[in-house]
Amino acid sequence: MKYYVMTLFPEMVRQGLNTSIIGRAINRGLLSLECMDIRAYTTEKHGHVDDYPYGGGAGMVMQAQPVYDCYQDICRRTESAKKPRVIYLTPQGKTFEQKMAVEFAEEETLIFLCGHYEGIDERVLEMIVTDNVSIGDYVLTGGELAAMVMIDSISRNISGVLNNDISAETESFSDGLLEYPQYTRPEVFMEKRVPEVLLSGHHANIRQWRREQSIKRTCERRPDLLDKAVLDKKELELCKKYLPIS
Ligand code: 6GU
Repeated sequence: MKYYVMTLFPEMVRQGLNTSIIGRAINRGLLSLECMDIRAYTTEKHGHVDDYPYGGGAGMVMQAQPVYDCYQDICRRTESAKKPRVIYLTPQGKTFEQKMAVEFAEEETLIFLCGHYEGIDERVLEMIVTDNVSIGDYVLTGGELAAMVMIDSISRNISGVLNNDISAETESFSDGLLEYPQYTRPEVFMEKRVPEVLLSGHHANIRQWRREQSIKRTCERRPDLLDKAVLDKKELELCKKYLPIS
């Protein structure tokens, strides 16, 4: 996967993603990350990348020219047959979720466009953006943190990025349920014991206990997820026990 991030704050994105698992994946050549400074493409003599909005109103709007030229420079570098998707980070986009992370992970190149101020001139957005994506219903000061969230989440679905390929599969959401609770040594911490079944070595019982815990958690914390979860008859009965009475 080749990521390109178009931003006014390339250092923020570089710094944010060069740590931990994603940083290691970049160093191992499983991913590449190019943070492109939109400001470097302005033809304005004072280096401005924004201007007042036509029609008036508060704030500034990012101009089309440096964004378009930055995009063209990325296109020149990517010699792939099809045009890469361009993801514009905006609270007006479709809400990012796990299914999209898996789908985006199949692409060979992804371009992220981060806006600031009151947004970007609509004309360049019409010309280059293929996907408008939001990371949730709240407002950020810019798209950078949202791009970093998406890159982190997409990357863990790319083969080799996680130490163990099965962990991407068995974690929260992949079967529509929240993950079960985890424990490690010691067996007793401040008088609280690890659930006995986990020490039993009885793998079928452990699997069943974990499945039940996942269902219990989902009922208690995210009952909205149950609509899409695949549950058998006995598991549906379990839900009645755990679902908060409405
Ligand atoms: Cl993707 N961008 C910005 N600027 N704000 C947001 C967002 C994205 N998602 C939620 N708020």
